[in-house]
Amino acid sequence: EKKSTRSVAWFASLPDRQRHSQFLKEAVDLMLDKAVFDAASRTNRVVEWRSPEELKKLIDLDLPADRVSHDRLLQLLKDIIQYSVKTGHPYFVNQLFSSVDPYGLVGQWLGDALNPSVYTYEVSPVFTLMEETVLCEMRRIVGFPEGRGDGIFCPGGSIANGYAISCARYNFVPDVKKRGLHGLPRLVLFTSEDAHYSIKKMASLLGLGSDNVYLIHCNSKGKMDVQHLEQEIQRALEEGAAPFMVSATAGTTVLGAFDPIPKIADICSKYKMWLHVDAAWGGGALVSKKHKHLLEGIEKADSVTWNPHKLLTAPQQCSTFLLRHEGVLSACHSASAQYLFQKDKFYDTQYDTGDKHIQCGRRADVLKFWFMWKAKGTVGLEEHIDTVFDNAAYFTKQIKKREGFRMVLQEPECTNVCFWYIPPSLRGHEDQSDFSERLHKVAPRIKERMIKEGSMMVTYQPLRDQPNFFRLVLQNSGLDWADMDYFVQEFERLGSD
Ligand code: ABU
Repeated sequence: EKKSTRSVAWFASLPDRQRHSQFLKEAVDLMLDKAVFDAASRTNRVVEWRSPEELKKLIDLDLPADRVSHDRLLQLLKDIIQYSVKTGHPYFVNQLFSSVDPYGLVGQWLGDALNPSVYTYEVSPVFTLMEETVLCEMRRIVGFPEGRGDGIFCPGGSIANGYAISCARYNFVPDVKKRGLHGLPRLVLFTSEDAHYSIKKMASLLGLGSDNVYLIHCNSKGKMDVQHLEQEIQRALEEGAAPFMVSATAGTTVLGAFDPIPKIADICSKYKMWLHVDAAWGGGALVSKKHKHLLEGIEKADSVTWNPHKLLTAPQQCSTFLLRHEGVLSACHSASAQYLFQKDKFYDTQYDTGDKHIQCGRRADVLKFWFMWKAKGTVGLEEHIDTVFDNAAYFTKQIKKREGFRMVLQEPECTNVCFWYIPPSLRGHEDQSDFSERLHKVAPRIKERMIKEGSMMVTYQPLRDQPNFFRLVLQNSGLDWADMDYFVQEFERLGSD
């Protein structure tokens, strides 16, 4: 077989088109069969685990000097699928994303086929307007008056949180854009000890320094302690530092706790600080009449991170940064590159939105989310959220009744359910001094067993001084109560000493 080395533009108009079209169709059929449908079948494994050494031998990763045939390429696709984790599998409940949304997938594939870069209206007319529509509706759902404000799609929630710090800092001291931090007082921001690590990471990247992220204690429910917040703001002021921002969390990564936004908003207003809400995880609950109370007060935020690829299951990545203010994003980040954002274009250049971003080339992440939202309606998104919360409540109720399970939080607020599994040999030994140390070793052991069998994927972690515990995360609304019963039984099977 002799393959073309040229791209579609060349073969589209030639007899080669048929051969390439056949290859693409075969590849898409294979992906649909193996990576979408078989991957989501309960009778198949979540992962066919191999060690790095074994995997290097099983997949031909070397780059060849000469061409590889279509048949061989199709076989490589099969190998990649075989040894990849099936995150669309019902029993992949390991992380803050899962499942394959068919409409999201079509949006993702169309985005890749059109291969746009969303910086100017000129090259991305449809996606520019689509972003405007989706971001406005998300702001309206957050509660910003009439959906006004600003927003962008970002490459992940960490970057969205970085934008929040950058905008808050610019708002506090606009000169920072040109002059940098030189000569400024020490800028301090506040977030809870359970907040996402990106806050510290971004504070370092932005030159503020991770030590200037003051971590506020959480209460027994994992929520920010507002008394401690005010004490820490006072401490920063007494030190001669400049407190400028609080980042509250709506759905913490591990416990799924929601910080008390109304009280935090009052403190921000008192000290004239920027309020950011990292709702990357919990933001999806806003579309549900039943669960949106969890984010009460979010409409008071200056900015919000909300990742539709998490609770709303848009394909990775789909992250947004939303602001109640117009103009800050652009004022803070624009560089007015003359080769790209010419002001003498023949159309209204306010639609050239790229200069608000810190990146230049940018994928049209909006498309997959817009397409699935269109297909399901807001009512469909709401049903999805209500289903996953219902599954989490059912799972919680079941494990509370079982002997080997202990809840980390008695009443989980979001759909991440955290618990210890205590194997039979450890039960009744809770009073012994080494109990915690022994329990700490249980979750990694059970995890190893589940991965090697491929029967499910559930993550574990320690938190503060607590030994390792499991965190089962639900966001795939294709699951039902029978699946929750499966998880319970699987823990009992894998953890039976
Ligand atoms: N913000 C990414 C969360 C990763 C996780 O599921 O643990």
